[in-house]
Amino acid sequence: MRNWRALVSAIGLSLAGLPTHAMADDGYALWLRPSAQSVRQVNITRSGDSPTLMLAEGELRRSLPAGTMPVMLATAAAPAIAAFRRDVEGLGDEGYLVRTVTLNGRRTLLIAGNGDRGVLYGTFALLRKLATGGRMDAISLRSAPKVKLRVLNHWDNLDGSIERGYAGQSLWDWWTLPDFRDPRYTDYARANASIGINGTVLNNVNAKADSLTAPYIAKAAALADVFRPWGIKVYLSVRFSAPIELGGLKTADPRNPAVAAWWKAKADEIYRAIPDFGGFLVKANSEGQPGPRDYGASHADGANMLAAAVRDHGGIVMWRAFVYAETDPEDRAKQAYTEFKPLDGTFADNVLVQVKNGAIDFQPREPFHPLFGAMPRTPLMIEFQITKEYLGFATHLAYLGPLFTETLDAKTGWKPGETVADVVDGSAEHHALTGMAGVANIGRDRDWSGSTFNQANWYAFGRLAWDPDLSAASIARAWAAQTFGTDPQVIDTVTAMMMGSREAVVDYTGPLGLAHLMATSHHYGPGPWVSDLARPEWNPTYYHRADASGIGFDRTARGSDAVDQYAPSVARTFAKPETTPESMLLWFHHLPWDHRMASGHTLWEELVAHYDRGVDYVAGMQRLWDTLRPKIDAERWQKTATYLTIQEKEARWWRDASLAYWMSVNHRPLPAGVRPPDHDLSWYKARQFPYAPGQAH
Ligand code: BDP
Repeated sequence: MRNWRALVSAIGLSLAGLPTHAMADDGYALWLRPSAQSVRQVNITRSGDSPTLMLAEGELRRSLPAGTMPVMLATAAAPAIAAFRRDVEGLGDEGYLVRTVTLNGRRTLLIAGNGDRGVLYGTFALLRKLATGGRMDAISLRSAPKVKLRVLNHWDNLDGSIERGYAGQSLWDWWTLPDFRDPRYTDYARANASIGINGTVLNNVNAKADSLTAPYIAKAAALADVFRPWGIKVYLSVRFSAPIELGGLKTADPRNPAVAAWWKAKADEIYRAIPDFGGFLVKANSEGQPGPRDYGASHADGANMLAAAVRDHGGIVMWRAFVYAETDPEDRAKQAYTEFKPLDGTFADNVLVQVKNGAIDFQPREPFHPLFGAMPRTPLMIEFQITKEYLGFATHLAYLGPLFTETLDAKTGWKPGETVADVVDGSAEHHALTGMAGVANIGRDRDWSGSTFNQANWYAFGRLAWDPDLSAASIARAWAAQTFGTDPQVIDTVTAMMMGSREAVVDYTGPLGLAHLMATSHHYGPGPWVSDLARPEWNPTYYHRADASGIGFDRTARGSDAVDQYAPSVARTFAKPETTPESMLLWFHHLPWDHRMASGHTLWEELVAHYDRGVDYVAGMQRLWDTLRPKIDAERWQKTATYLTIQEKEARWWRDASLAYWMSVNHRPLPAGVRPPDHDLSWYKARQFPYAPGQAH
């Protein structure tokens, strides 16, 4: 008996009378909460004994409510479900069908797929449906993923630190692997499977060659063994110069046969240890990483050489388009397009080019990357950042669903109606190889993501990778129900808080299309004044270009002409301030402080109003969260409440520091009635945070 129970009964309290919200909940269970009255005696039949089918059965036993009708888990080949084979056709390897049918004269809940993974995904879809209020007798689900590779990118280092990680150390304990397989690896795989994620890149894109040595291959293989039954493949980030560092070669030139042979042998070695190894992720010629350009070879030369090394094993290469060089005076927002667009059609068919959602770098808001739709002969994999490097780390509540869907729903303009999602899911050009990558926000914190609400971003990424056409609001509602239960007040309130939360971060950090205003290196807090960094495009002043007369980056034909990289109809929209959405105004235009906005306010007044709106939104979230205190368990409620207090403080800091700086540049007073910054600019400039988490090293 646990001590507190003894204590409670000793003082004569009945446990049954204690409200459940008073119980501690550390968030470890994520959105996978067993139903209160689950029973283990459900009648479940399986069409086979594969580990994956057994896991599906385990999930049902853990969570199905009492009184459930008999359940049949079956792959399409099972004779018992011959009559339904047709319904399963067309669902691919991973799709599922969940329906009540009559089998041998009994009403049975059938969970079917062409393969085991489809059955597992169908199981999780059923449990999700039930946890979000669906009724067992009305269940009818049929779905197949629209995107083939649904992959987390861990920026985890071999020493256990995580670049841009805000939820503790890396989950992977490289030191005790491969011998010790932490049970948490299984829980990680299970959580991912429950939202359809089917791949994980284990190590940082700023990769060490050591990941490719025999001991580390063995460690990766141990993780792959744990993940396999959950349908998750392992991938590795590779350092392009590994043939020099590990192989003793004099060059890593992709056109050199000895280099290609080294990679081929390395790939063979990996596949001996991990027969279903997914392939390589590569950051090359970007932010100091080595790459084919060092030898005058192209990104396609590099990607295709690696693709050849894994091809016979069924592997793929994800080659990142996140490139820009300090030696290139071109607008940073243009450089990836300039480099990659001419390579369209030259990549091997097992290469995906991985493109960040926007052209700079995961800012709170960016217009969609101009490469989407512009490389029709190349599968483009979209890369989102789930970890909130630029959106308040783990402490700020910022639901990223609206950021993800805003990009996915954007019209590329290259074909009538074509969206970024159409490009990503392959429907635009009928690419079979498709993918979505999310930079993970997962660490060893007990609640995995540093806060309960950050779990929603992991969840939303998985759900959208499966179906990029889902709405951010429907995902938020489902997550809220799975995470906090089906009380409508809780779901409505939590969803309301979440839906405007990302916009609030935009408002208090960089409204109206401003971007890259954060402090240097750790990226914690404001630094719009920074102008002394070695690389021009690392300075916030490079991006906002504010002076006494105006603010914003002119990307029209009069400026860098970045607009010209978009399809003509989109370029026309962005070419004029009048037609550019105000949310992206200063991304594309340099405008006078007195520029008249749609509201009738001047640009300066509008900017100030946005900062205030952002801070107010956080205060509003605090009030809403307070109303849920009686309905949420104490531990998760309190941590969230405390984090909202931190967020409110930091939102005000961002606002005040930014306004103090803009005023020092434009020499304008604040509009009447607006609260002045708490301190003068020098106070904000003097803030130092040498030990902020998640730094690159
Ligand atoms: C930036 C991060 C940096 C990453 C880089 C990347 O600040 O740590 O290495 O992106 O994506 O956002 O390669």
